[in-house]
Amino acid sequence: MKIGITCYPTYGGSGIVATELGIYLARAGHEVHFISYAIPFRLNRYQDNLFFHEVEVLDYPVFQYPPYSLALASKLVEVAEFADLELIHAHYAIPHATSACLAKQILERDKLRVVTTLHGTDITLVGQHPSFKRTVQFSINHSNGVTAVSEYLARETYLAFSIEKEISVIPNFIPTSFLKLQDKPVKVRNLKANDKLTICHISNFRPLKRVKDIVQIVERLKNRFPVHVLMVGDGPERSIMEHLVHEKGLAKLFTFLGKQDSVIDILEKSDLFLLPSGDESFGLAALEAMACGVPCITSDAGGLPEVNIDGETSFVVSVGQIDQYIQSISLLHSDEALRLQFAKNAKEHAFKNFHPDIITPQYLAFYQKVLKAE
Ligand code: GMT
Repeated sequence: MKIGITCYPTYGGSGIVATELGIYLARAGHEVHFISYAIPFRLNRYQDNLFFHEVEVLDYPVFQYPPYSLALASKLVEVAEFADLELIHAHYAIPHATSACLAKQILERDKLRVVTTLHGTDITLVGQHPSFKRTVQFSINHSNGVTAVSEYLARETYLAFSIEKEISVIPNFIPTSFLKLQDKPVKVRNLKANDKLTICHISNFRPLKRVKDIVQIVERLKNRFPVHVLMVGDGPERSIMEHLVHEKGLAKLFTFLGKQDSVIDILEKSDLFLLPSGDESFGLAALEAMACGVPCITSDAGGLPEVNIDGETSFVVSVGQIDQYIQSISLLHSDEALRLQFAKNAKEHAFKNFHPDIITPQYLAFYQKVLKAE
């Protein structure tokens, strides 16, 4: 198959999933062309069957903003033509699927199929900017096939838009670099009274990640036992949070590590992973922690309960319920046997249900179905 993939190239789950999928497809012998404004951050290497095409976003005289969606559509046309693409896989309805649908119209090639994967931000973005609604709807309805990364996201999309297409759920999967951990025995630390409980959080610090909840949680936890928080990533609320922890005299309890290419070492040093999001279609960062055998305390937002099974792989807490977070973390701090059981269950659940060998064939089968359809 000759496949074009367009995605966000920077840090974030959708870019990781798109890149990992492309690498798998290329390894399976398919020709894969990535098309984006920068090389996806995990694609930075040479591999047979794998190509990258940079979208050049030229300044358009008189306009204040460069027209990225048009530049992307033009690049998709160019690549589809010379590489004879059969299918473009767009990660996100806007702007990627919109550009892919436009490219298809420009090419007047009905045989070129567009598959769109919804990752979540489209829905929340529309919550913030209702003006995008018709464009998202158009892009979904004009795609030849649509997938969503969780049951929750598929349901939400049907509720928020007039969707004429069936949305197939293909969940996210464990990135390749974590696979080496599969046979590593799960261990948890024996925490003595003065040992610090190490909690990890990874996100892009957007307001919906609710990082300020972590400050409130730690402010109260510190009165029960010593705690240290590793904050990985960067984004709009990082400096707000750093100010807050200084103001509250908690600075020594937090380490801000910024954007990290590899998080395995950090996760392996952590006793728990905390994701208190107010909205989350899937939560790839939680899945990565689970693959490392680190129990996750997550909120019940969106698709998180599909990944973190409450009472089995760890605890799921109602969004914003600080008391519940404190109870759950304290219980896991004091009960080493439960922490070990959750760590084992989390890892088993991650590898059993979200292994790339299980999920990536679902994308291939989906492509084949879309290519066969009239
Ligand atoms: O969470 C973000 O803000 C980043 C965003 C992205 O573009 O990568 O993540 C979305 O896609 C991920 C991969 O499918 C999911 O794991 C995240 O849950 C989803 N984020 C939201 O729904 C807020």
